[in-house]
Amino acid sequence: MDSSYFKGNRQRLYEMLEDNSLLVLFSGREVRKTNDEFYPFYTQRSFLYLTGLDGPELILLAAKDAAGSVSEKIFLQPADPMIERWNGRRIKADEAVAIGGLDAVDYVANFNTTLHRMATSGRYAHIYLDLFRQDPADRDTPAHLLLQRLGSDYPYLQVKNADALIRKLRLIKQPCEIEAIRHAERITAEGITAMMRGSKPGMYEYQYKALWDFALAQHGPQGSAFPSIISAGQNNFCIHYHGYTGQAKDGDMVLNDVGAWWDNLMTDVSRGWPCNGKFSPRQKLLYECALATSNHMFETIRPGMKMADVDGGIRAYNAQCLMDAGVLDKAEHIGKYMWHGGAHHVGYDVHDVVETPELVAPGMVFCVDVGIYHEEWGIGFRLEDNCLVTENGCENLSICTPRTIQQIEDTMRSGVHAVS
Ligand SMILES: [Mn+2]
Repeated sequence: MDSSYFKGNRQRLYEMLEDNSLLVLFSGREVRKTNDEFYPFYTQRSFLYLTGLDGPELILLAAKDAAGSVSEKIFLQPADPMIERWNGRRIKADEAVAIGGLDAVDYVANFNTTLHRMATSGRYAHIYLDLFRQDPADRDTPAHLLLQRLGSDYPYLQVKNADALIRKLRLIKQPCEIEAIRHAERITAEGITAMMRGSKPGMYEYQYKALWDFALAQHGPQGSAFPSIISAGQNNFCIHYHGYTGQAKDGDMVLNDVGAWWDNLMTDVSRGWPCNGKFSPRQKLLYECALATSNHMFETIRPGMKMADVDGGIRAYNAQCLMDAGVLDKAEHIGKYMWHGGAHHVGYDVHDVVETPELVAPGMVFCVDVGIYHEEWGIGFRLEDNCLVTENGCENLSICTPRTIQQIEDTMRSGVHAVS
């Protein structure tokens, strides 16, 4: 992404801040795994969305004055040849400019004095922090640690949650973000196609995963956007399964729920296929229900539709299909076969942190996910695609991954799939 993209994201956030306010955002800190090892560092997504800077212990400080004009500063880790010799390069001032368009640079060691000077200047009444937390019991983030200090040090500053504002921005995808998702969708298609082509009875889940990882690795070092779900047979009944130890036996279905990413924009695509390359009559029956439901949703979704009706529509239509197929007796019993919702947004996060919209609007990207779990038959799978809402309808961004029974069987038989 160009630096103008990140500048634009910040500009739109700054416009939403009240006058006389400060904004402090953190990239996050490394989490120790054991001894001298750390988990792979994962930059806080909204920080990345606003700065483009991917690294630990960086801080963005912005100040909006009484006239509404904004000054900003990025605090970096200082150059340190010895630390960088061991752990890799730190982001330098010229890179902060080139990547994020951040031309006022200081060092993290000076952050507290800078904040103190501004907080005590009498010019600011509010301070915005990104206080997103998935669970109140989650470990303290740097923002939460600062929050604890603000109450005692600067009780006159009113704390506001920047997360609520950033979510609004992240909800609607910009053209360059959609292009990045399209690119990632093509890589995802290659990875899933590789698993389909390599599939045969007796394969272990970790072998499918190896095919997926290998295909993605041809496109860069970034790998999967999130931990891949790849399962077979009975393991398909664990929705978020990450064991990779099971074996696909003849007659089993393989399920994947995976995604490549590009420029930090993610995809989230699920397919199910018979490991032996040929859908059984029961597998076909259930798969056709999921496919008909998904196709119906892509014909129906358009701006102005209630977001709740996307989820509800998936459920209701699939229930009807399953009743018509003689699988389900009553629509209200659909919970026996559908275990999860079907429409979450995708973007910088696979379950994107966005403002929950009431209505569908152009630029939204969310999943259309139809999962069917028939335990008595031993058949469980999901058909999950990524829906881009356009001006007058929608587009299936993941259409390039084999999706119909014909496409899947052809891909598995011929070993060739023309990626559109
Ligand atoms: Mn998924």
